[in-house]
Amino acid sequence: LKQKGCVIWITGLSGSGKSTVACALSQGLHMRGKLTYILDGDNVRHGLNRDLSFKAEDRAENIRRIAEVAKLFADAGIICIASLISPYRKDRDACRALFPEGDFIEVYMDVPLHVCENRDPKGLYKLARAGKIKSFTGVDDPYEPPLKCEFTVFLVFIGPMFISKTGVQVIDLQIVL
Ligand code: GGZ
Repeated sequence: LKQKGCVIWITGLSGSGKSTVACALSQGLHMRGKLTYILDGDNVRHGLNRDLSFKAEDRAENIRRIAEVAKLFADAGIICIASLISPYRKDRDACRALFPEGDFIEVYMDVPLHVCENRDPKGLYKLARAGKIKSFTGVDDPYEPPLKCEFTVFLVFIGPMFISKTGVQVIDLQIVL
C-alpha cells in the first residue's frame, strides 16, 4: 500500500466548525495526493443511522457505527475524517480503543457555546432554547471536552489554527484551504 489509513476524529458542539475543518483538511490532504473520506454525523444520520435518536444510548450507537465504518476505510488505506458532536468522553475513548496506537487522531473544536449559538447556522439553538428541540447538546444535553487529545482547534482572528497540546506544532489551516 502506498498510503496508510487512519481516522481523524473531530469532536465539538453544533456550529463549532467541525464540517468546515473536515472539508479543509480533506482538500489539503487531496492536494498532497492523499485519499480521504468524510463521515459527517449529520449526513450519516440520514442513511445508515436514520434509526437513531439523540438520547445518550443512540448517540453512543451512532458514534460506534461511524467508528466501525471509519475502521473499514482506514483498513483500505484511506484517511477517514469523522466529524460528529460525539459529546461523551467514554464513547470517544471506546472508538479510540478500536484503532492501533497513533491511528486515532482526536481533534477538539474548542469553541465557546456562545460563539456557536451566535452563529446558529441552521437555527437549531434558537429552536432548542424555545423548547422545540429537546436534548440539544450544550443547551439541555451535556458535552464533555476531551481531557487529552491530539489537536485542539481554537478559532482565532487570523483564521482557524491547528495547535497541538504540546504547543510545538502550529499549522495554519489557511495553508491547506
Ligand atoms: C445535537 C442535533 C440535535 C440534538 C439535531 N443535539 O449542527 P448540525 O445539526 O448540522 O449537527 C448536529 C447534528 C448532530 O449529529 P451528530 O451525529 O454529530 O451527533 S452525536 O455525535 O451526538 O450523535 C445538529 C443536528 O444533528 N441535531 N438534533 N438534539 N445536535
